[in-house]
Amino acid sequence: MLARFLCWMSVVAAAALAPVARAEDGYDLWLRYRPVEAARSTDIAARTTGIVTSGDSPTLAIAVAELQRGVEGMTGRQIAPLSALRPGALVLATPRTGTAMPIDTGRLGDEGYAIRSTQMSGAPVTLIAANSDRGLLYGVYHWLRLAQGGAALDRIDLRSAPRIGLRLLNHWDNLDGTVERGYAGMSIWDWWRLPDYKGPRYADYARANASLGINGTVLNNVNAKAESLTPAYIAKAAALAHVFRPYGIRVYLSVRWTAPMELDGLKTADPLDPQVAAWWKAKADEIYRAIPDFGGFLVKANSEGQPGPQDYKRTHADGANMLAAAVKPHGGIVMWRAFVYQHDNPEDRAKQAYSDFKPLDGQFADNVMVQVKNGAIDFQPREPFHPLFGAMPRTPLMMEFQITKEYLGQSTHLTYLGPLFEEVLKADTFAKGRGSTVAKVIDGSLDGHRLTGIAGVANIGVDRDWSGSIFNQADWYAFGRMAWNPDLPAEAVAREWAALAFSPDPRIVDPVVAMMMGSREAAVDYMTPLGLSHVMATGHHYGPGPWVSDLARPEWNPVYYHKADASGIGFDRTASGSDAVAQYAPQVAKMLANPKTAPERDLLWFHHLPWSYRLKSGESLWDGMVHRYDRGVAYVEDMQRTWDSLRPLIDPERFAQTQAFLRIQRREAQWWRDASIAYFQSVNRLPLPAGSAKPAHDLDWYKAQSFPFAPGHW
Ligand code: BDP
Repeated sequence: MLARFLCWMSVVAAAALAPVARAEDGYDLWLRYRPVEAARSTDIAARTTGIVTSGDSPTLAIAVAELQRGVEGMTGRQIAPLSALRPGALVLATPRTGTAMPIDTGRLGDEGYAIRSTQMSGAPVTLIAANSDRGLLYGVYHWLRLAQGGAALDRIDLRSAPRIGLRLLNHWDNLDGTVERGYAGMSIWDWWRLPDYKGPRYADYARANASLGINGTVLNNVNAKAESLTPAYIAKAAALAHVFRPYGIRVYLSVRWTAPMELDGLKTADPLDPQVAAWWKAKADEIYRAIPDFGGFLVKANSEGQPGPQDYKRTHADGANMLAAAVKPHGGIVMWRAFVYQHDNPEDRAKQAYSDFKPLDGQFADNVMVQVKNGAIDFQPREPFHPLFGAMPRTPLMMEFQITKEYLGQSTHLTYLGPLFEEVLKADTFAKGRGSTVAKVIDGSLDGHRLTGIAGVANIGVDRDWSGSIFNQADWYAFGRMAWNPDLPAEAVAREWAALAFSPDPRIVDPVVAMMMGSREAAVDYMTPLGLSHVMATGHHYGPGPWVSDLARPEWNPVYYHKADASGIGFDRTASGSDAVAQYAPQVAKMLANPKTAPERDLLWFHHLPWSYRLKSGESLWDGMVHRYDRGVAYVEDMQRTWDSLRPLIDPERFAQTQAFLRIQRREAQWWRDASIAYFQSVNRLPLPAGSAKPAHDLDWYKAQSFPFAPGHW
């Protein structure tokens, strides 16, 4: 017995002594700091002989700890804080610390930084300079990105400052732990055990966001519950705010319009009722007592059944301004969403937000931003830019992107969103002539706004890899990087991410980036080619449902969007139809109104055309659609081949996950293609172009598929 016990003990001891092979399960995101090869390690070591700082804020402590962690991970060397300069030191300095700096921080603002290989007191050093410790933290993450990404470290000379002030995640997380449209497991907020238990993941979350420059987070779903404003939940939010603060991240809350009635029995939620205004003012005061740097409120009102000021015959501006007055004394803001459409409004859904909001331009208080989705319908695989961009010069507009992939294959499809973000940001509104891009609208430069913002609906959950797949991490990454600089090309961002997530080895980066860059277009091809939209199945939006026509509200039905019949397909948004094109600037409207000049990728968004309509390629619309479905499936097959060829270079766990997910994507792309073709063929009765295979099943089979437990449901 004793012998057996000793033997068992020695096994335990051996296990404890063995080097722990760190599994690559994705938890470390792009902050992996894995050992680098010898020459690179020597190079990094030569630039990190020690760290010189002055001051001792929690933020600075995080910056130093991150440098130590990064350098130790990459080189195995521990670096210590130094009290004096030494050749090869990394110096973190702000003007406040009195260090004589060879860098002018004048134009870096509060959050910007500069990094330079330079001399200080005769010693060659790397200087990271900023006006605040937050700026230094961002600079440190940039330096670590260069170090991890294989960049030269001996001749750095760069400056960077964010173009957009508020760079926020919007969590659609519910108080019961579920996540609306979340495909990465339950919410990372453990509301139940907060505020007493603050799990280690909160700091890791803040660290990942700070590394991208994300500086705020809306904790709860836009379909908000009044309870998130009770004292108990304010204390929970305060506990999270406390963890996030040193990372430069503020918390915000989504609010339910009728909270004063639900929580305290007020008779009305009319924004012009003094009691209602007093309730919100007292509530704001209470929140700021618990969270002195609370960011403000996000509001979904009079949309999809949510209550709002219009229930009292008041406008969105009346509602927003009342809330804005409540947070104003504390420096807070209100983000009022323009995602509105009403069941009793027969107007084209794509027009309703503009119709509601455009007339209110100039009526919002100066601490209100109107938050506009990238397109006028709802986060489709492709949408033309929202016509509100450029149409409300007197109101700061915030961009809302969806990082979680409700309509783009949810967690398993590899559909890199960088190109979608880039396409929208670069789109030209022509609001003030050529070059009035959406990016210039939201960074405030077009109309001279100082309050600027961008939000991404988070794709984060309790999954070990945070985002439901390794490749979905790239979408979080791209959002953060492009929020900091909306002119960053999606491809450059993909290169950065691939180098950090896998390795700077071009044998990995090149093929991975190639896969990523065409992947969103492939999803457009196999789901919604040529400007189709909203043909997803009901409720969960998982899989195809172009035939659905029996839902209560017309604009919930895919047939409302594609309008396919025996003679043609597409939504006529020209003057002969809903005239949504008129919501764009005249140059844009003119270009869109003509199917020959409208971008072909948006054709059926704006036009109802005969199946025989000739595309630019010379083929008929129907043949072109089928070819695009085929092309989308073929792209996924290509990605499978590329990924398989990378097996020797990628760690087994992440290789296997991606391989399995690509298999799912291949199957589902085929399903999308086949179901769509089966349905549209049942409408137009046209033969398939030569070489295109018949769908695997008949239409009834596709219609019969049902997924009552698909995740992310609301
Ligand atoms: C839609 C989602 C729904 C959201 C809504 C919104 O399907 O779950 O509540 O957007 O943005 O895309 O409010």
